[in-house]
Amino acid sequence: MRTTAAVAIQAGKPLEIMEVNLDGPKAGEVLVEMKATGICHTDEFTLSGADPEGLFPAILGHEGAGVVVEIGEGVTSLEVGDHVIPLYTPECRTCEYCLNPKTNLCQRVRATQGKGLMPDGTSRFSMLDGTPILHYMGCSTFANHSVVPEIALAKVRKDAPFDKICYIGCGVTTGIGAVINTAKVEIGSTAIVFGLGGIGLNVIQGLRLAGADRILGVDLNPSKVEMATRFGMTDFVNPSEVDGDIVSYLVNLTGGGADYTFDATGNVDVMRQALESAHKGWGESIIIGVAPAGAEISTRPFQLVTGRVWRGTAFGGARGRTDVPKIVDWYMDGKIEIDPMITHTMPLSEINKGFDLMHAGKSIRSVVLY
Ligand code: NAD
Ligand code: DAO
Ligand code: ZN
Repeated sequence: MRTTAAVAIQAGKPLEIMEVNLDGPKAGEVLVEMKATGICHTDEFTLSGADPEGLFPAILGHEGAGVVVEIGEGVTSLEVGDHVIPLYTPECRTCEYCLNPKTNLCQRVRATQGKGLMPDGTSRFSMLDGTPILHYMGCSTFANHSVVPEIALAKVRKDAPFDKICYIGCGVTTGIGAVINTAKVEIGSTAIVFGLGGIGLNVIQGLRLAGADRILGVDLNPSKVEMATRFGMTDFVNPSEVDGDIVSYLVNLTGGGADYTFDATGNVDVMRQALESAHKGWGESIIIGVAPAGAEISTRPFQLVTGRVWRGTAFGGARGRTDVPKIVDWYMDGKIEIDPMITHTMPLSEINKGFDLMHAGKSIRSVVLY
């Protein structure tokens, strides 16, 4: 079949909207008609060329929602008409990783997914002249139709709006999951969130859900304050307005450091600040941000010797096929909010405007509606 896609031809160039060929689903795969997709910072990271694993030409996008239109041989858990959210972290439920409760990093299709290919080592997308186009994170949601492995699709209820629940495919689950699955924040905790963008705001609402008492937000952009306060931030700190060392300032403000800190910036200097503003003896710092190629983190080992813990999280530690339908229920039941964070919508033909808004710091989430 043919479908319309926004293709990343090369790093640093705007996406090109074009008709592409899409082969039908092979064994264990599913053809999905995308109904909506968010534009995440990670898509920008790959498009910019900063992603060491970025491959081109590719169809980016990993935060979608849509409807199953065809199933490949052997697919048993989904049928035509099901509503689904693609998962860049799949859940096969049988690999060594899925069987270990300590991780959500299913490895079943990791090798081919990392090369932009389907599990059989080929791509379903190609240009009209036959040139193959790579998949992205196993999802490629910047196409009106995409082929996705069955194990990388969460089946969700049919009454949930695509234009909102697509955000659960990355930002919402990553932020809330970092709090609940990775940090396991307790009621009454104090937390600091560095970076109040599409991920950090969801960390904040996760902290509110977990019953944190004090939720400090740190961002260089003061326009983020209103939204962060709405989601539960109790104190705001703009590092550019702090005289002296930001870590000492935050440690003083929290009476010795926070129980939990989160980096949602992807900046390695901020990651260090987050670790060092965690409380001596028990503070835990969670890295969510993805740093540029070649970047490294550092701190004095004494920070860890004296009881601080540094850990990271991918997709908020969520097991997608199990957890994503539950998060959709939380949204539908009013336990979490998504609507105010979708600040802009646009058709696929205007997807590059979504990237412009992100660069200008004017959007939280732009969503493409198909
Ligand atoms: P975003 O651009 O919407 O938000 C980043 C925020 O950080 C902005 O508000 C910006 O003003 C602020 N910021 C930048 N530099 C800062 C500094 N030095 N000090 C304080 N604040 C600063 O990005 P996002 O969509 O929220 O994504 C955040 C990070 O999370 C990115 O690195 C993204 O790639 C990553 N991410 C990780 C996962 C995961 O599973 N680990 C999933 C999705 C996204
Ligand atoms: O299993 O080795 C692996 C890699 C899993 C990829 C997890 C990616 C999470 C961070 C990227 C942000 C996604 C939007
Ligand atoms: Zn697995």
